[in-house]
Amino acid sequence: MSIKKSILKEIARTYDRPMEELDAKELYNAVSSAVMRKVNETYVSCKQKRKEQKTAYYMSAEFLMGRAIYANLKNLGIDEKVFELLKSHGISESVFEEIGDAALGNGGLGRLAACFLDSAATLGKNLDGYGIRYRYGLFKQKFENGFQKEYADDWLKWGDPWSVRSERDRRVVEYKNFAVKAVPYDMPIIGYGGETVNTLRLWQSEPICEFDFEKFDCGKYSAAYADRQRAEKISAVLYPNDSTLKGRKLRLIQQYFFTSASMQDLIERAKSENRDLSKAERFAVVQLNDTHPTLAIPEFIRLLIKEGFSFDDAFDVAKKVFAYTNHTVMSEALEKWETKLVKGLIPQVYVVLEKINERLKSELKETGADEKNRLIIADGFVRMANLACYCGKAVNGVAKIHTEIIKADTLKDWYELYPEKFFNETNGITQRRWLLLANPSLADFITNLIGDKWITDLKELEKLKEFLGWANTMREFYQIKKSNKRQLSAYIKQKEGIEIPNEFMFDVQIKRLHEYKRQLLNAFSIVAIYNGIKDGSIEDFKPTAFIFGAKAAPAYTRAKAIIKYINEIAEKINADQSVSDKMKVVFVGDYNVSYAEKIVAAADVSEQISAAGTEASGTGNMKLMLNGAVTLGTYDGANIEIAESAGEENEYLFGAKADELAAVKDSYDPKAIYESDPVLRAAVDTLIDGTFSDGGSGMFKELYDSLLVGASWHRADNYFLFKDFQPYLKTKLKLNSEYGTVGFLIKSFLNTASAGRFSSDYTVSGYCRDIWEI
Ligand code: 26Q
Repeated sequence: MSIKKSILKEIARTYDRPMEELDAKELYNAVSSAVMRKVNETYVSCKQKRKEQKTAYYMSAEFLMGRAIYANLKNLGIDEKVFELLKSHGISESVFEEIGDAALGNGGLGRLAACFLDSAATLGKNLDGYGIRYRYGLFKQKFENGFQKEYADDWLKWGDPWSVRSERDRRVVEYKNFAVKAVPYDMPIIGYGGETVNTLRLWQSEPICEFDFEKFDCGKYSAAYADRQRAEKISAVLYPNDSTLKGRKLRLIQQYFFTSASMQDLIERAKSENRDLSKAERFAVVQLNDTHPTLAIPEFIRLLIKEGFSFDDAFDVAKKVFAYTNHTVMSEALEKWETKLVKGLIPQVYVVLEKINERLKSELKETGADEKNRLIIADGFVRMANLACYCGKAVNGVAKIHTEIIKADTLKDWYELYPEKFFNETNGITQRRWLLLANPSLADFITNLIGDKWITDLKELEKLKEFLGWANTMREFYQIKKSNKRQLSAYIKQKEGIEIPNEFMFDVQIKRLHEYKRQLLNAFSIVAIYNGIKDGSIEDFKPTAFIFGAKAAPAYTRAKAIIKYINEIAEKINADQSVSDKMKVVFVGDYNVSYAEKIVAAADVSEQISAAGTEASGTGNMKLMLNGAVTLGTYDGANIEIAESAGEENEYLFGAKADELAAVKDSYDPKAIYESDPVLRAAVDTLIDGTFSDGGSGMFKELYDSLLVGASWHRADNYFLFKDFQPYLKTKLKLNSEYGTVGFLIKSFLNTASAGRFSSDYTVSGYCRDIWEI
């Protein structure tokens, strides 16, 4: 049946009204259900094929999927037909923009998982995801008087037409004093072209009672309600931190919940398919997205022991099945859990951890290697990265510099022991979402020039270089950016109430709010430019809109202070008539995947200004590059590979390199820099001189002190804002002076043309080749 007919039938089946009378949510559910029906046949046959093949499982506490509908229609090649149908009923294709994102992740790590799923399905590789079906995703952000306020993300209010609940595959997850049911919800992951459909399986926690009354003895009616609450709490909410905070018990409960359910699932499936578990590496490989799912290792071993394996045999199997990706350079951010907590919650797993630790000890003794940094259980903690490095077959970093840093520093004790386990797999992004969908006019422009092979082979973009300097082509490229800017302006006007002329340069910094990412450095540079324009020391500044998008972890006070500070700057500058033709500052609210899609298409400048050696990779940098933004950034993460690819002369890199910062860190004196630089000083002093108000909270003074005095847990200006300030400002002004020239336009064009290697298709191929062997 044609998709149009199928949608109409779906509507007739479900509603008593014609299409034009449905609201967005109803329409969304009808169209999605029709698509699900269409996909089903392929889905079933893909699952069938799996039974003779090897599958990789991507285990992650986060999958930041964003909006599914447009991507699925596009990947199936039915978007045009569906939009035609809508139009014939007087409905705009933008009707689904009302539908909220599936924001089951915080930032880079979660979005990477989503890009990988798209790439693997497109490549026809067997990659399934395992995670948690959070009832509430990442909080919604609002600004109240410039302060971030968080609200619950009730994403299921739109319905969940893309998931299929599979009661049949439910599992029981046992903790010391209670047990819960894990029910999988399967989301089809549709590859481009629609030939391969993989699965994202997300577990939901529920009370056990209803289905296994006797065994778990929960017939006691009075206790049933408390039971339900305790169970449902487990998958209720995504932790909104994107760096380690103190280990919270519920977080550990969540980690065991989904890893146990997933490992049971894997083993049960293997048994039902008559696979030989002692050779599990022949049919399964499990990629751990950071250490969050690392309990999967002892759980897998525990389950094999239950199947009759000896500990040593089970361990040997595990060693060939698991691989670990590290996403953090800072060793103090490595996950560890109090021994007491683990023992008290999951004693059956703790026993296995102790055995692993004993085996590690005797191996270290044999080789004469030091125990100190390598033990899995030590000083009252279970160290998850050590568990992952010891028991896995591979460890990888996510950009060249990051892999070098983990080998030399973060995980050096493991690199010393097992150099052959270490790989680099530079991150990537899916061009289907981040170009084809996010920037349809640029996508069409590219296809007209070089054909559409880039959609599944992004290095084809290199062919654009032939057109470099062709006046008409360059003009068209420029016009596309301009029209995207017009669209973003209108959207920002509607959402934030701020008007940005579209002739302005769009300078964007979009990412989680973190001190190491240095949004505050960007803020200081904006204040300095504002001051410079006012006092005449900066002339001929090309009109610029400084656009920020970021969420701060709710308990991260300093990050929230930075948001308030930038909102104060925005208010002052936007209200100042004397600079209104030169600058605008906007902090967009509730930045998420869907907002990012609009911003990347319109950006001229990509701010990637983390302190060198702190950002593992970054992936926003790739999205912006692909859409023709030049990078204003440091020698950090994937910025280095971006510059390598486009040519350093086509980016604006500045500042101290990682080794330089490491070398000066003990003698670093930010106060001396501050005192000798009046431009910097004037900017920094706005934190304390009454220019801006923090509402009497004292948070601006605290920020000021963090830079000049330090605190018990860190030295002053921990992320070297002052050291990089002048190089940054100089480079920013140089960029500004070049904006609008043919030279700049060519840089922009070359960024798009050189972004090919950052497709997550190649990253996934790299994992397949080096680690997964699928
Ligand atoms: C850990 C324990 C308790 C609570 C929360 C967490 C937690 C949650 C999320 C720790 C870290 C994260 C997310 C980290 C993350 O997003 N890292 C980013 O990963 C990207 C993909 O590799 C990189 O591009 C970024 O450089 C890196 O910062």
